[in-house]
This record gives sequence, structure tokens and C-alpha cells, in this order.
Amino acid sequence: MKNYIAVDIGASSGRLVRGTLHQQERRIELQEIHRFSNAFTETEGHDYWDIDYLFAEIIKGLQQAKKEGIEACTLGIDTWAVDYVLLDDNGKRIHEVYAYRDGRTKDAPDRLHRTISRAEVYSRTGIQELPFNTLYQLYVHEDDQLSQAAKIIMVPDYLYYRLTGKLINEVTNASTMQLLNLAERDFDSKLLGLLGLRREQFGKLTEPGVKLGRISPELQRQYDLPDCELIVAPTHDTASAVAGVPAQPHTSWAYISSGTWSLLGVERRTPLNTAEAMNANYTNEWGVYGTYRFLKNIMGLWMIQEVRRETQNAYSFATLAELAMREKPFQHLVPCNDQRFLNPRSMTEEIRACCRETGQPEPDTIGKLARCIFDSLALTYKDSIQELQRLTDQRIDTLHIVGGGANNELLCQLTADMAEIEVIAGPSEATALGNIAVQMISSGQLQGMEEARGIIGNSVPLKRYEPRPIHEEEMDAAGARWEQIKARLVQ
Ligand code: LFR
Repeated sequence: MKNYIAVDIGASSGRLVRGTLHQQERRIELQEIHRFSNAFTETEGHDYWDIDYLFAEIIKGLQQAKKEGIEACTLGIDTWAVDYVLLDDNGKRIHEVYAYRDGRTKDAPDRLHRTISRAEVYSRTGIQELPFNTLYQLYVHEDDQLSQAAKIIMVPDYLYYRLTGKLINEVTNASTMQLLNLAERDFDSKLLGLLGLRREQFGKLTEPGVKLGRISPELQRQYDLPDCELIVAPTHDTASAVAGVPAQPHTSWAYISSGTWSLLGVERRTPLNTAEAMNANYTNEWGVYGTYRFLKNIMGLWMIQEVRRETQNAYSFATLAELAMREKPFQHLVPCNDQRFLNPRSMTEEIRACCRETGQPEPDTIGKLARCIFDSLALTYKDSIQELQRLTDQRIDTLHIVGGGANNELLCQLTADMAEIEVIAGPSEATALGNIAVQMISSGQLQGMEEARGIIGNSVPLKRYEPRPIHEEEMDAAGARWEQIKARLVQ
């Protein structure tokens, strides 16, 4: 049976997962080969990723695959987006890779938009303003390094480069640079000009599914790796996750890719970069096979991950959900998308301070903190679903929740209740499945996305949540407070 391996690296962990296709049963079987942790660390006041460590973990995972009897495979890589690597003429890294939560871009949007308006950037790129977009990161990057850079590629492009020696800019990740022109489907010359960059400093824009060739023979010999053919995955993890949504054809669906971030949106054939979409901060990231991910970034499980980390990981995520379930709902609400929660010194303290400032009692137990986060996320999802229906002029019947958050029953049920929508939760491994599905399509094993999504839906148990009636008085009081809190949101 053919082996398809997904390297899927998120902000808090990475894994190598093997997929095999059982044609008769119409399902993909996943098996985790190797898992490792990931985190950015602070050095001299800045946050960086350890990219050599990530590369070494990929090599370890491939060696493990060989030990488990995998002699040959195809391989696709996805990671988070927006972070980049500058290479010199010899293909060597010029700098360590800044992590997008690093505070150096905090004021960059305001400064850059004195030169070019937000509206113009949005109409060119269709990308929502997030302070960490590559556009803003490059804007504040050390000038001498930028001018020395022979190539500027994204993190997964760099990992492909280390494995094969081939230099590309894969499109789903490249679109998050906020430097691609929607109409021309190439780098935007005006924006490059503003940054003092040239088109030649980027690689060839490359679509997912393209075959890149084998792992270099030197690496294969040096580390005794399986014989792997690299296929360009949707290298942005969110693009892979959306490819892995088990949507049924001819239904009207939205998704939340629920991990460190909650990415809530719809898949579209055409971008939607109107003024209303810009004001609501919706993005048009490029997806697989010419689609667009019209979505919004919501702060997501990062908030609970951070609160948990601050307890020295004393509680499992399941325990946190249980503790939250025992708490009275809607006692403490925070506007999740306030930038103050992007990378605070202490998430616990930041949530408490926000409650204090908005005249609410402070969540003083771990259960109350967890409840506050889940209630606030569910209310944010509700707002975004309504917004999405308005902006796209489309009724949404089903909300697919994929990613790790699909396992959080409390949050899934709360979302169904708040947004008054049917939720289908799973698969939690949608990113790996989407990555692998594109490899299978590229290898001619699957016909296209429709077939892939059908098979993905058949591969894992999906859980359905119907909206339950909400206690009206409770909701009215919470709703009024929620509106007041949001009105104070500092974007
Ligand atoms: C999710 C994600 C989001 C992106 C953020 C930063 O892992 O890739 O899509 O906005 O991380 O890259």
C-alpha cells in the first residue's frame, strides 16, 4: 500500500503522520509516526522559532518511518503562515526566524498606512490587517538584511528547500504575506516597491499538488531516510485544514479551523474584497485549486493554552473543559480579538485585568478562567457567523469545526447554541488529512476535492451538535454586557 506522509507543524506541536488509502472501504487511515513540541523563545527581547530544531525533528520522524518499515513515500509539509526566511546567494539563512507574535510589528500597520492607505492594500491583496502579516514584518525588518536577501521564502518553503534544494513560494502560504495582488495573481509591484524589494527576491509561485522531486541523495545517505517524493502540500496549515473539511457537496457550510487560532470562514471561488469585508476584517487567503478562504482570525485556543501553561500544565484540556462546565455561564466575558491577548506577559492576569476594567468580577479560579474563555469564544463565533452570512449574502446551514478544538464538547455545544446552527465536529486531524488528500490527488489516487472530502468524512467518526434553547433572561443580560465590552475593544 502506498504511504503518504504529512509533516504538520503548528505553533505548539509538530507531527509526522502516515496516511494510507483503503480504496474498498473508501477511507484514509492515519497513523502518527513522530510527535514533537514547538514554541517560540525569547532572545534579547525578541521571539524566534528554532527552525534547525524543527528540521532535525522532521529527519528524526523520517528515520522513525523507515524503522517502521516505510521504504518509500510521498511527503507534504505544512506549518503556520506569515513567518519567513531570508536566504543569501549561497542559500544560507541570513537571520533567525522571527515568530509572528513578536512585539516589533505592533505599530507597523499605523506607520505603513501613512504611506499607503489600508483600503488600497486591501483592494490589492484582499488580506485582513493583522499586525504580524509578512508585509508589516518585512516593513520593520533590518534594511541591510533585506537588501542582501537573494530569496525570501516562507517557513515551509524553507523546509522543502532544505530537503530538496528547490526554491519555491507556495501560494496558500505566500498569500498570507499580504503582498500578492488578487487581480494579477502575482506579487504586487507597488507593495514590493514600498518595501524596497524586487520580484526576483521571491521564488516561483507554486500551487499545491506540484511534484518537487525526491529528497536530496546526500540527505538520504547521511541519515538513512526512506525514498520520499516531495509533493507541494497546501503549506499553510489552515489551507490544509480547510481542504480536510468533510463537507458534503451542495450544502451551505462554514468552518472553524480550531487550534491555536480559530479561523472562521467559508470557501469561495472568487475573492470578496469589498469595503464591508475590510471593515469586518475578513481575509481572502488563497486556497487549494484556485479557491479562496474568506475568513477571520479569532484568538482561539491560544488563550486557554496560555492559561494552562501558566499553571505549569497542571490540568489537561479535558479537565479544564470539565471545570468550566461546572461554572455558571456568562459571568466573565472578554473581547477575545483585542490585541492585548496576542502575546501578553501573563494571559491569566490579562483576562483578569480586562474583567476588572469592564466592571465585571475577576475570574479567580481556573474553572472560571476556562469558562470565561469558552463563553467569550462562543459569543465571538456567533457574531462572526452572523457577519459572514451578511457579507456573503449566503445562509449557512452547517458549521464544521475541525482541528483540536473539535474534541472540546463544551465549546462545540456552546457554539451550536449561541450561533443557533448545526455543528459537525471533526476530524481533529483535518490538517494532516487535507495535506495527505492533496498528495493523493496529485498521485492520481483521488479524483479531486469532492471525492477527498467524502472519503475524509468517512474516515473518522464525526460528532453532531444541534442548537439547544438558551435560557432567555440569562442570555439577554449576557448579550447586553457583551455588546458593551465589545464597544470598548481596542483593535
Ligand atoms: C494557524 C495560522 C493562521 C495564521 C496564524 C499565523 O495556525 O496559520 O491561519 O493566521 O497561524 O500564521
